[in-house]
Amino acid sequence: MASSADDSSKDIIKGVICASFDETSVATARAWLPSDLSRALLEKIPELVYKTWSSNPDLQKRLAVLPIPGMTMRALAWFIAPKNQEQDGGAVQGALILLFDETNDAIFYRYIKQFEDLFGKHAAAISTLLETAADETALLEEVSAFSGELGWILDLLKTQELSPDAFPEDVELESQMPMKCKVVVLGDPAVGKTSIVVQFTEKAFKKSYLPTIGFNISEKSISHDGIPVKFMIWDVAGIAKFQQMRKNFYAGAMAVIFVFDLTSKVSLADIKGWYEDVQASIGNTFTGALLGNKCDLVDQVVISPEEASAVASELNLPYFQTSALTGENVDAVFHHFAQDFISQS
Ligand code: G3D
Ligand code: MG
Repeated sequence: MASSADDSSKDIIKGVICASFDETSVATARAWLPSDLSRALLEKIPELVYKTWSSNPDLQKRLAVLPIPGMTMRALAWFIAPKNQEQDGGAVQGALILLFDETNDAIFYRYIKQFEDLFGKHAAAISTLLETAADETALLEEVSAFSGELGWILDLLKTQELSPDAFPEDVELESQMPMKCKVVVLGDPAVGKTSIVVQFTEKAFKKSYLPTIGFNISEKSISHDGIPVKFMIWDVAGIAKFQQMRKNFYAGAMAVIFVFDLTSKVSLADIKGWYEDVQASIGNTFTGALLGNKCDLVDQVVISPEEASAVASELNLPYFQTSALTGENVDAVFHHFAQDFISQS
């Protein structure tokens, strides 16, 4: 247990809990790691998960990230459905829950698909154990196997993330690694931010929708002049949450897309405020672009190219007229960023 690999995954995983819910809605922790996980957590977390699922049944369908009020931890929770959904009389339902420190949340958002597979596999085994009323030792063995595999995956992902820096002299490896770029998309509500992201990513699409967090993160790789560039695109999923989460949202952004709606004067006037908000958070470390979206709505456009260009040049941003509907100029924005990164690197 003394290897550095164990230490690193231990830092990230704060605990694993297997819980069951009975017909009277009582949520009970049945098996957990580490064995000295606090009583308070063992009582609070299963109940919190149960309550969240009862009020948001949609969250039962996927691996959900749940904030834990008053703590710097988050829970990643997977619903254990009764094997036999139809005859649910007396059926036991449960949860497989991972607790992690919120400072490490990016890794879970980025690789949520890999974690879903792992949760799914162990949840199926736990479901059988719950239904056959297996004893706590058997449950603990399964939790332990889950925790071990989780640690192994986290270490593997960490190695992957670090490898370009770890082996800078390995030119061949480097050349196969796509350049990675975090892009954030900003602008007033309803200007078309999500539509632009969907238009760009749809064909090669790996999307994690994180309703409880307030972000959508999509990934897409493109080839620019034969050089692969991978974009991780962060889009806001809810204004209220965004106010609390904006620091995480902006952190590490290499490119920022500022979107306004060509049919709304206010949305252009607000661009400066968005620009200053990013600047206050990450300074001038990003490259940006201004997008006047919905150019297909020709009859409703109220902003002239001159007005838009004036704002663009004041903020020193290139200006693109786009339509998320027709796709006009959407790819061009990302190729512009790719060109920028390639020429800087
Ligand atoms: P947001 O993510 O910035 O809040 P959305 O904006 O992408 O949700 O888009 C808001 C509305 O504008 C949506 O309409 C969407 O279909 C529409 N829209 C987005 N981009 C374009 C565009 O380029 N052209 C046109 N014609 N419409 C666009 P609804 O009706 O679904 O609310
Ligand atoms: Mg949106």
